[in-house]
Amino acid sequence: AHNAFSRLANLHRHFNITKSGTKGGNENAAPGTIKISHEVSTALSNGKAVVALESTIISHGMPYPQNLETAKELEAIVKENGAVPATIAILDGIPCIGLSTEELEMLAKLGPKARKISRRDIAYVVATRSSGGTTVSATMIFASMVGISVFVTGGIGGVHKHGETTLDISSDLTELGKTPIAVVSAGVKSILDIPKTLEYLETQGVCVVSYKTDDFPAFFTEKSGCKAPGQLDSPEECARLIEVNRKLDLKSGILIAVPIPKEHSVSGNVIESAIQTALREAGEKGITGSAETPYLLSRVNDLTGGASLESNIALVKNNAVLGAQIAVSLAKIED
Ligand code: PSU
Ligand code: MN
Repeated sequence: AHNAFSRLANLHRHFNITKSGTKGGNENAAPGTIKISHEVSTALSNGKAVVALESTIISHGMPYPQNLETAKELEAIVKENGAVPATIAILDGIPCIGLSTEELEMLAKLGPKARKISRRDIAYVVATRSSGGTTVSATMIFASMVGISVFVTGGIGGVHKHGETTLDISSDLTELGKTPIAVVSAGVKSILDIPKTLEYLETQGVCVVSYKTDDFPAFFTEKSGCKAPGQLDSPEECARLIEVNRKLDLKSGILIAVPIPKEHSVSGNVIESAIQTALREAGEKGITGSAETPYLLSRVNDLTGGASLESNIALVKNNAVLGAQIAVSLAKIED
């Protein structure tokens, strides 16, 4: 508790933190202002369990209205499991930690009209007072700034196929190398090059563990065929890993890869053929860079008749349960 409190106090010295409750009105905020919701700042001050949630999954990862429903359900699941959810986004140029229902709705309705904000975009979006969903990399940055250690998402970005020539390697991977946050995800999609992604995570010094398996999961399917470097079997073990990483001050992140529950996994053949088609189309249309992942996600969803979206929703919820349990366990250790 002391640790969380001192980090928050430190933050107040460096940033102009406003407690939320203000509707609009962000136009007049001083540069460097970060808004933390009352619920989240109270939890942080009291050393309570907090789980960060990203928002690109809302703006670019899922269509409306499933994006909004899922965002609300994820927050509810985190609460049911004893932690406080902190969905993170940038709204009118203000990084917001903990969104109101209206703010979630606004972002969900904006969809891909909102910006997709990774590390490189943060300063620009704040300076131009724009709004957008934060990717894994940007969400990690803000979570770390306010002292949140556990972050739940669906899938992280990775090394794209042919990444060795296009250099399209998600900034999620470099962020994991330098920001001490534990990211709970269902592994990496096979729209990406999974073996190269694992190699790159090793280069970045990221601690990777799979949950209750030694296979690294492939998002829609339980196994990628690649071995994970480590395996942990309980929330307590995951919390201990996070605590050790912090005590040793390694400064790097942790990836906890949770296989999709069997009953929700998509048949490997169905998903692979949809992915191949989507990748070919993206190539033909010249869709690259930050537009590629959202395009592939939405095409794979169309091509599987919505099956991939259903799986996607089920796996993020599953991750939220574990993430909350880990955060609760971690709060006990830190007490
Ligand atoms: N994978 C998903 N859903 C998502 C994303 C990835 O299944 O919504 C989003 C996440 O926000 C992730 C980002 O951080 O895409 C990675 O984008 P890129 O590949 O452009 O780095
Ligand atoms: Mn990219």
